[in-house]
Amino acid sequence: MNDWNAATTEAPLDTAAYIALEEQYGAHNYHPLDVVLTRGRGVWVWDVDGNKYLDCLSAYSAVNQGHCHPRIIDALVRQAQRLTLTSRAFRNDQLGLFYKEVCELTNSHMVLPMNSGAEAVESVIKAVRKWGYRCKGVPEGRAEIIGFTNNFHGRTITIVGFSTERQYQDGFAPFTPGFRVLPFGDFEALERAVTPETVAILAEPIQGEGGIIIPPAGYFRRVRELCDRERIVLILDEIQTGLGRTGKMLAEEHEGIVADLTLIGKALSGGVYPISAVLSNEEVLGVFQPGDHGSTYGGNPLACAVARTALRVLVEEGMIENSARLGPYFLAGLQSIRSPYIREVRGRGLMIGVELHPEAGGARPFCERLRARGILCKDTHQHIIRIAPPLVITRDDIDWALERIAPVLEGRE
Ligand code: IF1
Repeated sequence: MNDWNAATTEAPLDTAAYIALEEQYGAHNYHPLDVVLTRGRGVWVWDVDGNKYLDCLSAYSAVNQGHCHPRIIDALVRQAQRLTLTSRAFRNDQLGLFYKEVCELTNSHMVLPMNSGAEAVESVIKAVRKWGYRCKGVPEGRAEIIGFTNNFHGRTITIVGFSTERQYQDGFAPFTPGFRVLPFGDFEALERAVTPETVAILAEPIQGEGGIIIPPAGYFRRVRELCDRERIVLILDEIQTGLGRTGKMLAEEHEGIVADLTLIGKALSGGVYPISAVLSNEEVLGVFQPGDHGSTYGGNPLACAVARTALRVLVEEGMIENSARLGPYFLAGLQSIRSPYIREVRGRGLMIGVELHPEAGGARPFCERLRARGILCKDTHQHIIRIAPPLVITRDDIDWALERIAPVLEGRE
């Protein structure tokens, strides 16, 4: 075994050596680009060979505030030296302030703090089922939740059980009952499917992993009216679309609606510490009684201190407005690229997808070529390149990126 007391500043390895370690010791549940990152600041990250990249993934929209935002790091360090975890058996001086501040920013009444996005999703499934039985009068055990094709809400057995991505289910059966999956954006199909046992509809305002899928204008307004009419809880998963990504604090604002339950995570900590939350009106989350639900780390003071500062910098430094202003600029720049490979460029704010024709041979090779030119992107659903830089990006950064993206997409690289 290693001498763990040895100096922690061991000689750095090179890219190949770091990759070899991951390949030898790590489960192979990802196929990452062969870039080994060692430092990040703002929109920029550096690999172990000193190469600089513009991050166009933002850790799947967890780093909206930019890598290692000084104020968020300072909050982490200061709280880490005071108190990190108490369990919820006792109270702490960060939780109530986090509750108040996140509710004020999102016009919510009640918060359930968790750690990962999937935990927030699992928590909301428990809440709406219990609300269905205790408040709506659905017979015990009969609650049904409606989800949508191409959804992504996390990787637990219950969540992948209503995924339409076969790989996410392959080999993991049996799954949790009580879910129905309908075509996303098809209001008539949804209206036909609801029953007296439907307790909730769970949707992403824009489907991220599904490929930056924006539903038809007015769809969610009709879903909202249906939920009001049929006493169904509308849950919006804003774990990826929320906190400024689409140019609003919450993407639901583009639809002119208010969800009954809203899920946030990822950028809630600016990529510094795992924290997620279920935001609610009082009726639904109010069904939880002491002992019904919990988590060792849920609502810990370190997560809350980090989240309070992550939310503050998002607002005080105009990041949401920046997303609203520069998202369309980036989108227009990408749409002006003349390429035989591009089928469609779509997005809202700084949540953009470049969909390629299948004949282009898949988005991954384009991401490899973009990496060679200093741009880090991720493909999704084989043919789509996601473009989601931190919300602190500048017009000059976008121009720099477009100068490098255009030749790759035009096939000149
Ligand atoms: C992976 C995808 C993105 C999410 C939405 C809940 C969660 C996520 C809308 C769960 C998480 C992450 C998970 C990560 C890659 C990434 C992802 F490609 F998988 F689908 F962003 F699009 N709701 N998305 O996007 O949150 O439990 O991860 O904190 O699993 O590979 P989590």
